Amino acid sequence: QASPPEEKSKTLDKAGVLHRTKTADKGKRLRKKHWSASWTVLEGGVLTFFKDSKTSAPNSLKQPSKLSTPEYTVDLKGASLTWASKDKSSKKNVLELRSRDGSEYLIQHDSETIISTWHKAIAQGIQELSVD
Ligand code: I3S
Repeated sequence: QASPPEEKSKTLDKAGVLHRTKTADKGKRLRKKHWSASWTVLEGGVLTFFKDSKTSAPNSLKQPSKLSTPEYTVDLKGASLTWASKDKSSKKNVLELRSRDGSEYLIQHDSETIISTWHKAIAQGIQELSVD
């Protein structure tokens, strides 16, 4: 199955299942957190959370942007990433990602090793996009 050239030239930085919840939408704080496990893809400076953790996984590795509908896509340009403070969540290993348009997401994984590799990859993505 051949993919168009523009698909091939895109680099898949990272993909895997993470827990995430959206906490603000374009500057408006959301009242309730809804954590869910989500297939997550970091590709071409964009972080995409898919709707679920299972069904889209195998194909997403091959064609991340073409498969099932993404639930949230976060443009890393102008975004910021920090470790979430304790008042944001009682969970361990929680990252807070803020997009330039004022949306916020908490991203979590029980494994410190796994969340650290995501931290590194997302931070690197943000940094690369900040270079003019
Ligand atoms: O900020 P909160 O209200 O402590 O967040 C918790 C709630 O979203 C809770 O949902 P219910 O209110 O439906 O039980 C979640 O189950 C918890 O995981 C949230 O807290 P943590 O600290 O896990 O983010």
